[in-house]
This record gives sequence, C-alpha cells and structure tokens, in this order.
Amino acid sequence: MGAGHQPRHTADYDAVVVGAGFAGLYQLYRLREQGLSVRVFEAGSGVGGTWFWNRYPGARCDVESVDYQYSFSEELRSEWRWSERYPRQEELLRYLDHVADRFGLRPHIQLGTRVERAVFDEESGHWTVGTDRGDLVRARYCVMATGCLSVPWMPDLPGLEDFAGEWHHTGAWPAENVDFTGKRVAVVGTGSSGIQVTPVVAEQADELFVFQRTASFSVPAFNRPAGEEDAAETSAEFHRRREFARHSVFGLSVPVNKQLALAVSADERRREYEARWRMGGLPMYGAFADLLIDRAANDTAAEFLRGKIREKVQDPDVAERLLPRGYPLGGKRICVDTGYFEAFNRSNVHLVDIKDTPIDAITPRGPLVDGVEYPVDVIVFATGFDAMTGALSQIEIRGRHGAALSEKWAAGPASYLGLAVAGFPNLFLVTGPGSPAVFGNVVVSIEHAVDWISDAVAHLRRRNLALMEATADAEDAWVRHVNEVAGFTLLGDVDSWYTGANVPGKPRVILGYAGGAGEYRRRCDETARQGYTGFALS
Ligand code: N01
Repeated sequence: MGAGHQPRHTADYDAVVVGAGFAGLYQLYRLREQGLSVRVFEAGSGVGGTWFWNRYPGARCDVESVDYQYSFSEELRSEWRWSERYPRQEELLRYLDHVADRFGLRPHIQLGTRVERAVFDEESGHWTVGTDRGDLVRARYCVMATGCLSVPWMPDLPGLEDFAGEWHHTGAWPAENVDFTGKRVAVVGTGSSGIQVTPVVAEQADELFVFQRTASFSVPAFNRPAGEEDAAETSAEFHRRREFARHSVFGLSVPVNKQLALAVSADERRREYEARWRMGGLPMYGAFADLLIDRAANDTAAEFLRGKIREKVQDPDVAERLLPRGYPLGGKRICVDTGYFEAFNRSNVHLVDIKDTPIDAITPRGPLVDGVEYPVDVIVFATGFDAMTGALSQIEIRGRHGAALSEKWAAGPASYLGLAVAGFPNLFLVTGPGSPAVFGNVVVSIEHAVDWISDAVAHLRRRNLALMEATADAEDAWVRHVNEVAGFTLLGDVDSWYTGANVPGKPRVILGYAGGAGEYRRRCDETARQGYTGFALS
C-alpha cells in the first residue's frame, strides 16, 4: 500500500487485469464476453498504454495503420477510418478511446491507479492485488497486460536535478504542449524515439543538439494520407494480410524473401534492397531470408542503408558520424523515420557524438561533454525503456510459498511460452519475456496471447478446475529453446534493450523469442489443443 493509505475498497472479482493499453482492453473485452467479473487497474489517467504515455512530437507507429489495429470485431474494423498510412500517436489514442467506449469497457477500468502488489494465497487459490490508491481486491485470475516498453529508462546523470530548464522523457511526455519555438534544445538518444522527435523539434527550435551514442539504421516511412483507394484495398485485404501476419516470421503482412542474400548477384541484391526501401519501414527485415542469421549477408544490407545515409546527408563528415557501425542491421529494432537524416542538413541542427566521450553531467545550463557545456532550454531524453521485465519488476508479485518473482528472475526472466511462470498459478502474462511480440507487430501478438489466455480460462471453468500452473520442466525447456533459437540469430550478441544491455545491472539475456511469430503461435496452439501440455491443472 502507498504510505498513509488504508485499504478503502475491497472486492472480489473473477479476474484482475493490470494495464489498459492494447492488451488490457482486449483482455477485458474477452473475459467480459465469457461472463467474468473483471477489474482493470491502469496507472495512467486515461486508457491507451504506450499510446497514452508516448505523446512526444512526431510519435507515430512503425507498423502500418491497417495492420496495427484489432481484428476481433469486423464492425469496429469497418467503421474506423485511418487517416494516414502510419498512425500518429493521437490517432491511436483516439482509436483506443473509441474501443473503450464502443464496447462498454470503461465501467470496469479504474484509472489513475498503480498496482503495487499481487500475492497468491495458497489456501484460497486466489490472487490478492493491492494498489497505490488503497484498493485490495481478490481475484481467481491475474493478467499482467503491462506492456513490453512501458517503463521509461533514464540515465543517472549527475546534476540533472539542478538543471534550470525543463526536461522530459519521450516515454512519459506531458499532456500539455511543449513549445520549442525560439529555444535551444538537446535530444539525448537516437533510437526509434529520438529519430522521430528530432526532425519535428528541428523545425521549431532555434538550435538543436542531438547527442548520439550509437547511430541507428533507419528506413523512411514514406508516410502519406490514407486515400479512398487505401480504404477499399484494406477492407478487402485486411483479413488476408492479418492471416498472413499471424503465421509469418515477424508478424508483418509483407512476405520475407526466401532467397539468401549471398546466393544472388550484387545487382540482384541491390534491386531487392531498393524495392524494400521503396516499400518503406520494417519490410526491410525480410529482404533476404538470412539477414538476421548470417553476418556477411547482413553486412550487405547494412552497407546499402549506410549508402542511403551518405546520399541524404550533405556534409560528408556529419554523414560519416551518422553511419551505424559495429552491430548488425536488425540487432536493434530498425527505426522508421520521416526526415531524420535530412534534419542534419539544417543549419540549426548539430550532431554531438558521445560514443567515446559520454555526457559527464548536466550543469544548470545543459549537458556537459568532455569539458564542453551545451547550454539549452529543454532536454528531451529519448533514452529508451526498461523493456519486457521493467513493469513486472515494479510490482511485488509473490507466488507459491510467498516466493517473489523478482527473486526468481534475478538472473533473467524465466517463463513458459512468455505466458505463464512456474510457481505462479493463474498468473498470465500478455506478451511476456520469452514471447516474440517485440520482434514484429505487437498487436498481432497481443491478440494471440489474449485469445490464448481467454481460452485457457474458459477451459478451466468448463472443467471446474481451479488452477493452472506452468511446470518447472516446461518452463526450463522453453527458456532453453528461447536461448538456443537466439543463438542461431545475430540478435543475442547485440547490446540493446532486446538483451537487457541498455539498463546497467540488468541481467543480459535475450528477452524475446526469435523463432518467429508463426512458429510461436503453432507451439502455443498445439499446447492448448493437447489439453495444455506443460501445465499442471488442478
Ligand atoms: O529506445 P532505444 P527508443 N547517454 O533503447 C541512447 C519502440 N518504439 O525509445 O544505443 C546517451 O531504442 C541509446 O544509445 P545506445 C521500438 O520497438 C517504436 O528509441 O544504448 N545516450 C539509444 O540511442 C524501439 O526499438 C517507435 O548506445 C543514451 C537511445 O538512447 C523501442 O520502442 C517509436 C544513454 C535509446 O534507444 C525503444 O525505442 C519509439 C546515455 N546515458 C519507440 N542511454 C515507433 O513505432 C541511452 N542512450 C516508430
């Protein structure tokens, strides 16, 4: 409980869901549809999760609108019109607000409430969930829909507390407009968030300093307004695209080329890379089948993208410093940008390379690097997230014998299928560590996980079973498999949020399942079909 709070509301529900983003809203819908009483707790003052918090200028999804929406309701799909090829944060938030209203979900959602504890009571077989608002509720099932990238990560920079200007993290952006007009601004971090915010701030600010530690690979979005022809095409195409994505490697609707990069001529490679480039965004992953497996193949794609940066950036010295090197393309999620590299052709935008000379401190005037002070009015931290495990580690989760999840996961998260944890009966994770969600279109993964969890709950209720718990053996085997698969790819060795390497002290393990969204689905569904193998039901 939060300091000074007494429990003020105790109640019993069939299920508690933590989080009201894409995952929590759909989980609520599915469980309500099955007749369960459900309480959703959401820390934000509105629904939307990721799209509630990431309101920074330029925030936009890197998956196309048509694919980044729910598929569970044909009515919802047909009545909603997206305005652009890639949806802006505001539009996604409007969509999720609409979903909450359209399906009557709001009465079951308690906003502005952070879950602090979830404790399993062996005697009753229930979870007790406590919040910072003093709620204490009991539920048979507890579903963590807490998001993969929901805890912003801030570097520990001495002096920040005395900075005289304002600063914001992209992942916890204020609802009020932050005006950069006439200001000197610093952007720290050049991943997906930094790459999106930079060109927008560049247009408003007097001077913009972009502090880059690692240069990123980025493919343009080629965003455009959605036209009448898109609507017609997507109505007809939606289900085909979604079905394809469900069984694909990345959860995307664009096929992966089956050829190997090094099995074709240099000319053919170039043609394929150009074609993927013109598609815009994430389809670049699938230019050849071996890009994430074979470093030599990967180098050809990386060099193609470096060539594009050289073409775009007028100052050869700046271009050189913007070239991503030292890690494979896709080892960090490929960024999708609108005018990022072009922003460095503006006279008010300055690249500050901090690879070898990190930011030492923030003085009251601004970042200090290698003895040089950069006086600014605003600092934008686009420094990423404590991914996959961050949100769960902020909640005190205790399973059988009072064992804490944080202790169990001290050396890295262990789960069965990214859905359940041995020793934590009836606790379900939506796209938890060990699931493939973060390597592709998270909405496709969310729908699958929620459907799987909902079906499991229905199975228990139909058979009058009280508990479902992953066995330790099944969990061990899954963790081994996740690591083995990662070992075949180029992903496991890269310092990134995929491996926990972005947060000092975090165990360095691959956090997502790299075996493909389709293969993962096949395994989960097979488990369910066979009566939930790897789970003890009682
Ligand atoms: O975070 P990141 P993000 N000093 O971890 C740098 C999704 N997303 O918020 O690489 C200086 O990728 C860090 O440097 P380095 C998407 O899945 C999607 O940008 O660690 N710099 C890096 O440059 C994405 O992958 C969309 O050397 C420091 C940056 O901060 C994921 O979210 C938009 C530093 C962090 O990059 C995370 O993206 C936004 C320090 N002390 C996000 N610490 C779209 O849909 C960190 N950095 C398009």
